[in-house]
Amino acid sequence: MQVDETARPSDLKIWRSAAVEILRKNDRGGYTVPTDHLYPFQWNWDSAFCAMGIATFDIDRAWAELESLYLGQWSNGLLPHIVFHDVVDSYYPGPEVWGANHSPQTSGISQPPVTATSARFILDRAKGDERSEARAAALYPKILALHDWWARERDPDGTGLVGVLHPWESGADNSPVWDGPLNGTPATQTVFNRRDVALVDATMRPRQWEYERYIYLVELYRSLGWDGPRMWAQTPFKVADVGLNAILMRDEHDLRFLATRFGTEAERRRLSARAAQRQKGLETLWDAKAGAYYSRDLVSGEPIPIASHAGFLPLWGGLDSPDRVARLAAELRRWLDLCQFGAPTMAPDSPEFDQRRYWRGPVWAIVNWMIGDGLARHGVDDLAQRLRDDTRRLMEQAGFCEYYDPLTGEGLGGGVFSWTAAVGLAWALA
Ligand code: 9WN
Repeated sequence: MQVDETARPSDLKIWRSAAVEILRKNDRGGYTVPTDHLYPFQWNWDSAFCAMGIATFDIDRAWAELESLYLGQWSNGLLPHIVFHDVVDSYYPGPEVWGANHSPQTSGISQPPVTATSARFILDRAKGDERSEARAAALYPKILALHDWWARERDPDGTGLVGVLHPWESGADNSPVWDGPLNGTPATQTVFNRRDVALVDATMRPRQWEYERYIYLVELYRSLGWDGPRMWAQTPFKVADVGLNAILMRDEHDLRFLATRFGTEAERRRLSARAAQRQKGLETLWDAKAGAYYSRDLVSGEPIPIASHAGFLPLWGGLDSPDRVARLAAELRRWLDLCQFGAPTMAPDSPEFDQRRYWRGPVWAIVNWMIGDGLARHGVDDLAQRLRDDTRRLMEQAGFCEYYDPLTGEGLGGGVFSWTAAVGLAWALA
């Protein structure tokens, strides 16, 4: 893919150095925080993306990122969404709210799995280096255990689709897609002190209404002792998120690649069977009339007919229908025609669109990378190029922010953000 000629190589070099600088600055000694103050611990999918960015300049440190993340893995395979390596009080909810029994301390839910994709990316850049082979081999069974956990605990009926039990588990915390399911979720009675709105403009963050339900769910699961089957049976919030399922499929695809190097025949067979089952599961989220992938509320059993960025992620994850690729590309083109910088997380003409509020409209670099990569894999090169160019323009105009306003390009949320810098190095500025 060509880089836009208006950017001189020297510009790219300067921006790449700035991105490396951010990843070094947010390094807390073997793990990377998403950004200072706002997120002072290690986050699951942030670290997987960071490791890919770091691999462009330091292979050893890239492996260390994944290894430190897996220090948080539970004996049942769960890879928690936060590992609290350090004691810092600028984040709520901290380890005492989660009440999980693990050392180092962790949260009790997961996040979109990207570590097999990340390990494959690092291995690829390591070009046969023996130490890297050994480190990938040591990680492989842990990643496999994580995927077995998703299958066992989050798809107990073997439908091929996994369910998330908390909006945080989807990684797209306050997406309008969760509004309906959260309506059926009680608010906590606990009075709590959010730290995020002291650090970032409240108009860019989830509302209090959502936080009260986020905390209710954490308290419910804590009271159930983080027992997977009980959580699955008793939760009021259970959603087959198309985004998470698509990312899981891509990670499992990359895990199958790792299995060809480090796994057993039985493991390869298990993963192949699972891939076929997941493909079937994903099919059930396609709405042929709307030409869109919708998540499903697993409590009511009904689809959630709200289109978000997540509906494009099957391009990254495992789409095998040229007709669907064409329909998704046409819809994405329509979204992009309505904004200055793509891809927004909601269609700019949808009633839920909010250009500054987190996952309800803003552009996220990791999302652009996943959709852009998916488009390129399916041969939709012009659109892939547009997303890559937009991502680079945003970085050059506003810096490596947490997210961006799709209508103005303004940088929003936390500044000097690790995974945004990583996406710059691994993709947008590469
Ligand atoms: C809760 C760290 C994380 C990302 C998520 C993003 C946001 C946390 C929060 O920040 O979520 O996990 O407190 O807002 O939504 O995707 O991993 O960058």
